[in-house]
Amino acid sequence: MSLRNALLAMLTSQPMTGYDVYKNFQTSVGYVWHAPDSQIYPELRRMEQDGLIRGESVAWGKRGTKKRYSITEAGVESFQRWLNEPPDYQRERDPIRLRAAYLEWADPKASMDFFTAHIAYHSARIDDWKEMIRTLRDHSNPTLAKRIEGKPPEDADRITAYKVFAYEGMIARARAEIEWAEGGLDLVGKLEKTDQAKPLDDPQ
Ligand code: VNL
Repeated sequence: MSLRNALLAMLTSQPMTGYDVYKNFQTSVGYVWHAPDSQIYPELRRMEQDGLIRGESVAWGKRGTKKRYSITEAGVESFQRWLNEPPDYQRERDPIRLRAAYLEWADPKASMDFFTAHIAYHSARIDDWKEMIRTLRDHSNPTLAKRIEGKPPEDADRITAYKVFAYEGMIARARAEIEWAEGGLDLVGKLEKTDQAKPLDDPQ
């Protein structure tokens, strides 16, 4: 259901071909809801069957046509119904914490590498999200640019502020992950008295 809402979100910015939905998705909402093209195209077809979007043939090249999707009234209603609902939580399925809980079975070196990789992953994501915030604030993100085209500045600011806020949430969560993993490095260093796991400055 969330992919469907992410795709509806894309089509609230402008009508687009399936390929343009895919392209816009990868440089906007795909940063908070990852989905490959193998999920996007079939879902668009199902959404058309369900009347949430309408596909119409538009001229393409010399003689060709392609399908351009626009959101229908039913699509907008469905999108707003979802936004006005209480949030829906999935109980945790957390592979990282699952693994952390059993590190007494792991090689200390592998445990150190695990936390180091966790820090590197989340640091890289923070950089991506900061860059996205920059292109939201300066309105250079193409999906946002279309969405706010012709709108008064107050509307553009309001539309942009929520998107920036979503990324600030992602960054806050990633920072918490990094802090936790740094604690993991300390813990392994303290609990596993091996050469690899011992911090260099450990006096013992
Ligand atoms: C939009 C543009 C959304 C850029 C984004 O993420 C984004 C949008 C939620 O206009 O829908 O990064």
